[in-house]
Amino acid sequence: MKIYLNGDLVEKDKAMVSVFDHGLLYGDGVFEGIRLYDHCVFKLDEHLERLEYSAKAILLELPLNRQQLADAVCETCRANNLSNGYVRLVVTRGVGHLGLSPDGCGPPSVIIIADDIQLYPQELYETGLKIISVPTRRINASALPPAVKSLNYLNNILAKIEAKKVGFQEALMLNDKGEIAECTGDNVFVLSKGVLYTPPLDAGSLRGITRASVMDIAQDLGIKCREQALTRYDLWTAEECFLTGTAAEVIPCVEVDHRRVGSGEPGEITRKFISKFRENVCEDGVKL
Ligand code: PXG
Repeated sequence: MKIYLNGDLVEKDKAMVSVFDHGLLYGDGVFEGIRLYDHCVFKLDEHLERLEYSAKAILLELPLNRQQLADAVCETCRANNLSNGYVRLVVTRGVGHLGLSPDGCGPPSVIIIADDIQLYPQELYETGLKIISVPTRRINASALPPAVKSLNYLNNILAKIEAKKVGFQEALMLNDKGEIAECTGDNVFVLSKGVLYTPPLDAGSLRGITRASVMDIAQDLGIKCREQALTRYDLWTAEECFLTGTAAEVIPCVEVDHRRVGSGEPGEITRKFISKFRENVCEDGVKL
């Protein structure tokens, strides 16, 4: 496997960064997780825009422009003969000194890994996920804007651990007002009386690329979609629920906090979103 590292394609076991890289020492950096479908990098431009915004928010100057990053992503996929898979694009503050200050750090390290993706078992798309709300809250926007896809995922990792410890695959994260924010790496949608709802970004959700695709599909299907503050009660009493994310795509959720969602089986509208999403993925990207 070839890894893109600061302009070079190097073998996996030679792809190393310094222990003084502030990405490692402090989680000081940003990243994107991108899908490759049938030689097509899905929504590459949208991912690169989000990376630019994340970098701008943490005052990290990207060493490559949008086109150069796009070329580097495609080159890495081609070098690995990948037609379907997962691309992890990481930019760190770079090598510096011990101490929080980014002064003296740099240049930023750019790392691109293109690999196979470990999908959720197909069975889960048919039976649905069971999720549980956990004590760890989504980070407060005044501490760190949740829209920044930074290398600091400890908060979400703790939530994931809490869910797993009690036998669930996924955690539902609330914000400090007790509203639904998102799951640990996925956005949340519910269907209630024929209207689709998802928490607004200021509730602590990431501006998910899959979330945006689902909103577009809703429009195509003539289903109203509203960004609205949601409580756990709204999920407990919804007719349908599903999660969206680059890794998960669109996955049904059939139980929230031990309450069955709807009939307890993936809903009819959810199934429509799953198949529409899969229809669209090969059309909406950059060809390798
Ligand atoms: N919320 C959070 C906190 C995320 O990290 C999403 C929502 C969904 O966003 P997208 O743009 O993917 O629809 C994410 C995305 C991984 C991995 O390796 C994580 C994500 C995406 C891909 C892979 O764990 N997070």
